[in-house]
Amino acid sequence: MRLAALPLALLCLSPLPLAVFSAAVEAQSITVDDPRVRAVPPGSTTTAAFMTLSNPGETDLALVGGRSPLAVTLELHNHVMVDGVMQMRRVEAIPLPAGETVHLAPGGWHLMMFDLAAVPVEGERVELTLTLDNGERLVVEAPVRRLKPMEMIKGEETGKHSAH
Ligand SMILES: [Cu+2]
Repeated sequence: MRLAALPLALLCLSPLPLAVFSAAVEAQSITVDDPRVRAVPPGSTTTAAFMTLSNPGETDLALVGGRSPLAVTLELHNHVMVDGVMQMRRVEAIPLPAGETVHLAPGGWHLMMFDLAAVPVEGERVELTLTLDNGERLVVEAPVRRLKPMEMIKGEETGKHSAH
């Protein structure tokens, strides 16, 4: 009986390290579309990153942090209306409800990057590491882009927002 039990135990164990490894490298539970970092004028010390996050699973998730070699500090931000004035607020998490798509876009949720190591220039790519509340991490490469006219118009229509 012992001889028979051993291979079975090995079979059960062997897929585990692989699963742990892939979860640490790349999040399986969400998808990231159209990541982008805003190109900013020379001398700027802050910028923002935007993207579309989809959670096709059946478990509510949340983006709880991030980092980038471009910035000393990366914060999760939202814009909220306070006494009729749009203000930017730091948040602990950006909810990613099951089955939903969340847009990080100008005037709404965004990743705020402070104390830039270099001014991001259009055409460059910026590495972003996103952390989910389930412990998964996802590394994405976001191209640096200027804000599209459409995005600026959208921002002006929904309310005044700051330069990012
Ligand atoms: Cu911000």
